[in-house]
Amino acid sequence: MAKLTILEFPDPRLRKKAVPVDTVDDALRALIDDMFETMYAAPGIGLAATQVDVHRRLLVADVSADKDDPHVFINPEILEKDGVTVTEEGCLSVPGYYEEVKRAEHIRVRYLDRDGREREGEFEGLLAVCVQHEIDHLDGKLFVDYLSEAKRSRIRKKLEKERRHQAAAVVA
Ligand code: GNR
Ligand code: NI
Repeated sequence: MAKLTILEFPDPRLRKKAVPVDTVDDALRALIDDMFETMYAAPGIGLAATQVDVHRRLLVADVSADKDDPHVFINPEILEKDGVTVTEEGCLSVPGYYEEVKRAEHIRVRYLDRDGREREGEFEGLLAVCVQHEIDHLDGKLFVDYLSEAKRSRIRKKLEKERRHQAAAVVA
């Protein structure tokens, strides 16, 4: 098992569109395990492969309080959306910033599980929000894209400045 490095906004690799997974094999399951380890350590409630610089359509999530309800979605497709919900979202790739985002309240998703079996499920609440946030990552989209250009650029500038200070601290 290994903890992976999470890319941070405005890294251009977060804008790549992920391609479908073609085989669910042991190598993919090892990546899934590393993604869970990375997500739980962060800590976060979801992680898309894009965030760890793997541009394949795969995401993990666990929104439970006890961190004992892991979900894996391979090649997820949203078949139906229903209702509207507004959530204060955060993102491991945009650390320290939280903003309200409007999304569907209920979703119906088709996906492959970690054994490569086709599944369909209905999700609501925070898990539904999280799956939509992660599928956006697979399409190169971030929650800050739903904010005004002014807010997004303020966040980008602050993160870039913070990173310059971190880099300076390392060489000092
Ligand atoms: O940890 C996370 N929390 C969160 C809160 C509200 C809506 C979405 C999320 S996902 C985020 C982890 C992450 O960045 N996944 O891509
Ligand atoms: Ni995110």
